[in-house]
Amino acid sequence: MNLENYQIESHNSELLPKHQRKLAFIKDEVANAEGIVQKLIDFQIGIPSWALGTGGTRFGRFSSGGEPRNIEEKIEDIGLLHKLNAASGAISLHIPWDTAENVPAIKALVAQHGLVFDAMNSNTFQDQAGSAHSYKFGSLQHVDKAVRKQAIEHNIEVIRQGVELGSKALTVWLADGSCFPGQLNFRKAFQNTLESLQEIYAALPADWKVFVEYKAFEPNFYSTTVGDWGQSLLYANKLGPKAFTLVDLGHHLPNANIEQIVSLLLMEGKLGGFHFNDSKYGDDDLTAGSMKPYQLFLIFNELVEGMDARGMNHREDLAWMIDASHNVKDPLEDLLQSVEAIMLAYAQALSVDRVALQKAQDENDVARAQEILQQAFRTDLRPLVAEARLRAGAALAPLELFRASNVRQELIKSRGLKTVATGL
Ligand code: AOS
Ligand code: ZN
Ligand code: ZN
Ligand code: ZN
Repeated sequence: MNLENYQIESHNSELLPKHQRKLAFIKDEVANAEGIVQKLIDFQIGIPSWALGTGGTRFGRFSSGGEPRNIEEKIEDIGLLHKLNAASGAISLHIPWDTAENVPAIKALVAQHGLVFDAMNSNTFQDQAGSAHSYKFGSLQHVDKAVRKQAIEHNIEVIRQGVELGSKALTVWLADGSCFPGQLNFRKAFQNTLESLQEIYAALPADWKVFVEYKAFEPNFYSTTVGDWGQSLLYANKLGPKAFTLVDLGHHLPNANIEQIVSLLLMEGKLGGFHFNDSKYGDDDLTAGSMKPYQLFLIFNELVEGMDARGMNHREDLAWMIDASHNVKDPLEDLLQSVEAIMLAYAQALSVDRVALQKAQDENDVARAQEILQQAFRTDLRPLVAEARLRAGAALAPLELFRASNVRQELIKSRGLKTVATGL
């Protein structure tokens, strides 16, 4: 399925007069509109290979049809997203689900779609066919050294595949933990995990990073060995300068102040990556901004403030990625919505009057500080996001164009109605 340039052009020219009216209005309202548009043009986010198919739950899976059947088709789907919004320029692979048989061909396909490889993900939360040991009771934490060794070697193999492809980072998310009190010794589980991570760290090329993702619970329901940002930061600090914490928004206990976590990790130079999504209850992996858009804005407010303070650029210094799972929506439509929500939150954060905010903070003017943030959040900056896309040659309204050009119907025609993507 290829979306042609003329389709984007005719879509844009139809929407242009209305867009220009809205843009003129907002340019009058917002002081640094042009600067925000430039930042939005530079913005890129990684799309995970596992978010392109229907995820399902442990109760079932209802395919939407036309899902990618292999790594090539996953790359094509992300290429399509990127063509529509010019902001989905990276792909994050999961090994062994996405192991490439023909590396040069995969690299060429990725380049052809204008994409780059984001962090590689290892998988020690499932037993793979033919493996000698089971991860039922953990991987890097396991009481049996042979199991730890198998998991370490898998991670080193993921690094090797990533080097071939041109990735620069490894994300380690562990399901390790325990389901019942007494099942494991917390300290020993931590120490085993640390030693295992140290071996993986030693195999990292000089220009690589490793991201240690934390998660409060699930699939283990009593303890998780990398359970929160404190534990992740302990590992990252003990490992060394190439190790960082990865924040997945859905991996916190209810009501956690994620924006404060982000601020302090940035301060410590230990924030490495992000899995954006949204949730109501737990690791729901719903569309970013669908439940708590104000929280998403507050997180971006800290990202913008903290990155500016450290002179950081998100494309070089932070791996911004989506981590999502789709049960009822078309995965591609959902990803377009997520990217839109993330860009909007970023734009709003960029529009915050930082000088006025600092003054209000210094004067303990609490009401004023709140007004400044909410002024930015409640101003509709969608025309700036659309303008960034227009200038980058993408669609003014990606979701509308996706539907109008019958992308899903075409994918179903070419791939079939009942397709199962490798992975979750
Ligand atoms: C799991 O909960 C984590 O969010 C992982 O980052 C990710 O979803 C997983 O690796 C994909 O299976
Ligand atoms: Zn995640
Ligand atoms: Zn999640
Ligand atoms: Zn998760």
